[in-house]
Amino acid sequence: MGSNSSSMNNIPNAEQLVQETGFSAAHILRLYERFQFLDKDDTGQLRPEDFGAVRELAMNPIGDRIISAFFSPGQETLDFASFVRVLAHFRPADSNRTRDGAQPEPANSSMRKLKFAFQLYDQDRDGKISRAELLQVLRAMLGMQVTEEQLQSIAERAIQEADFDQDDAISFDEFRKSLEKVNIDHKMSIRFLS
Ligand SMILES: [Ca+2]
Ligand SMILES: [Ca+2]
Repeated sequence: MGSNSSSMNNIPNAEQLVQETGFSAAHILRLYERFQFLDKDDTGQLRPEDFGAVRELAMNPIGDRIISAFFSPGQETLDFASFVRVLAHFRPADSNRTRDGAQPEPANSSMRKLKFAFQLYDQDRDGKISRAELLQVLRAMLGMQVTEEQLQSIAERAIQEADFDQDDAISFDEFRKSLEKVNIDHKMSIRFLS
């Protein structure tokens, strides 16, 4: 069992996942193989430590945060469907066509990506990035290259530029506005498949 799994039939809710995430069937199949590879003890569930085998995450300075974003608060396991739904945030957008608003947003829309990115900073999930939360991420990403003073001043400048209502924290709306000119698709494209 489980050794020859290269068929969509073996994947629970495969069709629904294709519809929901915009991944192709072939892509879902590859992700399933990837999932099974990570699922070392073959339980159909991943735990945070299973992600240690994803080299790109192991080498990412905020890899731990990205991994914990896969898991709902208080949850320590992840099934295949949830795995795919989170990975859809990292799927590059198909095109720039405008949406008519009648369809649900695909998981890889810029807004959903921004929300996912915001969550990587907002660790206490109070809807705001505090100065301390910003510093934690900057320290993780730049810690080796800059001094603590430089870190403080980078954080200070980032808050000053984004904090329109001057409450000394960055709300999601402020985050979105300050990143409007950044190509979030490019920044959020993480390759999970080798
Ligand atoms: Ca917060
Ligand atoms: Ca603010």
